[in-house]
Amino acid sequence: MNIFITGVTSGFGKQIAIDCIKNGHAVIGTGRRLDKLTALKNELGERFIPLAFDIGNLDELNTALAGLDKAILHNIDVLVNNAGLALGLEPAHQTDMNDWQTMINTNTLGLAQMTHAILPFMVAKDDGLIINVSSTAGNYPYFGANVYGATKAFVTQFSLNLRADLVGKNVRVTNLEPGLCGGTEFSNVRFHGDDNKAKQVYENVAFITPKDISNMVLWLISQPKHININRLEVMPTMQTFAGLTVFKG
Ligand code: 8X3
Repeated sequence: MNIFITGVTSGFGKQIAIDCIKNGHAVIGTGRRLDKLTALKNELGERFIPLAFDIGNLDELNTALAGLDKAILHNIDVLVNNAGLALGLEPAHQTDMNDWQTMINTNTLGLAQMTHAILPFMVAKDDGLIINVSSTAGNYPYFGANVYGATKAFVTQFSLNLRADLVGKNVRVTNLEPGLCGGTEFSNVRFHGDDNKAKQVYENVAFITPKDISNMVLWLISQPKHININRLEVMPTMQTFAGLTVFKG
């Protein structure tokens, strides 16, 4: 299969790219960091096509896709909209508007634009699968999730709405909703490089790993074409729901 994965320079995206190549697929992988993409290209070989651009920058995205061989662009079997990030865990009134903007650009606009660019070709060949990486943060509010959680709620509802629009077509959409995942740069990015704070998030918890997520993606793409997994919400066993908060002043 031809699998297009956004955000392959680290975390889930990197692991998914590696495992898809191992399983005999071809991968087009995007990322901002050219050095990491080049290293991945050297590791994964000719079935890996790197595309360097910032998914939060729509001009860069469109230029990169326009430069891609049409035969490739028109024949994508699976689009994994993985690129995304969280910035900050402060209450809304103490956040940086630039962080909000970056999350909105990357997690929602970039994802929508990628889908908009590739979906028509899937519809034209009446075949395809889009896997949108959302989050439990899109389902349940928590302290400091403000815009991050809202962008993931967008992703989840977008996935469901795509399903509605694709009625009668053999184009499938899955919304993947992971909870606490470690072994990625997620928390270092969220805490703007504060490794100590990031480490504390994962202390004494058996968290979900990129390998777990990659296994789920491989399982999703191996489903028969008459099956659509609408949503796949997953948490570590040791993570569960918080109660409602009552402040007693
Ligand atoms: C990542 C999951 O729990 O850190 O989207 O919000 S969480």
